[in-house]
Amino acid sequence: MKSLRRSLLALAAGSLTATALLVATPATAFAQDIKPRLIRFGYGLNEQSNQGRAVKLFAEEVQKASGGKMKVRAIGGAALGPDTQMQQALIGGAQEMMVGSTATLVGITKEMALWDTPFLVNNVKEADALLDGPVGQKVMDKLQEKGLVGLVYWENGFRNLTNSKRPVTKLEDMSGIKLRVMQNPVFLDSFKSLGANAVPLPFSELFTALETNAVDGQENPFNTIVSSKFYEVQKYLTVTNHVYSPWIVLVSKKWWDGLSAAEKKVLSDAAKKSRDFERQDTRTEAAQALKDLKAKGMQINELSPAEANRMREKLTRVNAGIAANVGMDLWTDTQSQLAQLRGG
Ligand code: TK8
Repeated sequence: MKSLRRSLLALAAGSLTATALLVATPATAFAQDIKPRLIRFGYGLNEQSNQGRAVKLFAEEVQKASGGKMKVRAIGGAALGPDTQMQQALIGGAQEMMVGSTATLVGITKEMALWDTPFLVNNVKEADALLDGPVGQKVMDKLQEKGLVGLVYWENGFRNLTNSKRPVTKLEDMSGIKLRVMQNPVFLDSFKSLGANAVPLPFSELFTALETNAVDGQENPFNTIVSSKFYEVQKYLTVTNHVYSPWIVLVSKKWWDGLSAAEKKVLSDAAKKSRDFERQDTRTEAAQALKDLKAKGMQINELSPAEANRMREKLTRVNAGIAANVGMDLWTDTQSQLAQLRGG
């Protein structure tokens, strides 16, 4: 009797343990799958920018979703170096994550030049559809063989021209303007073809170059002209909207490959949340920016339709070269998705 009771008790305890195990398994497995991780996340703009705000949100989401185990150390202001240097650090595994321009990736993955195509998209709706759709994914996937993993595209935005020399109201006004461009052959060619004296320079050196008149002008979205205080050193702003620039959130593949599925999911989910937040934030800020920049003393002009067309004419001459570089398949896929978007 005693032994029966004992074995019954043992049985009950056993099944209790079994039940407890069953219930606990998912949570326990999850917890074990997420290890303490420190993620050095570099970016080029300052904390008080659309980029800085979105990195902060990403960091908070990762912290929350990992139960505080994964910590993102956000390092802005290009303190870890310009985009190109951070890309190399990611490839080598010396840094875990970054966000930066797709334009500076062209030397690594030539397909990224697709996003440098002047006037490729007409509005942010087209940009989102293209970037988040199969074309955007295809370009992003190309990074893997180079040691990088792309998670999401953020909005840098439509780029506009500023300079300290004169208002640019017609094509000829570009002539002789020493213009900083991103380190990217398409941008270099585009602005040379407009008659500017285009000089490639990392973003981190741009403010000083403008301040010391080493260059006369630059081109970036309204948001960046505000957050990087370019209005302090640039008098004239011309609304050109000549290209839509994305940013891309990157992970070191070397490091990524060592993560568990649960850890990867934490990062992917947080990246998607940061993307949605960032685009909304950027658009809200951009809608206000012209007023802000005017108040800061910038002289702003739009181009007449005729002049805008002349510029467009010149700029889109680089398109054939881009198509050849990124591959005809990708180019035609892009054009057909755009046609579909515009038709529907
Ligand atoms: C910031 C850059 C910047 C880009 C540029 O690191 O270089 O002009 O527009 O946003 O990526």
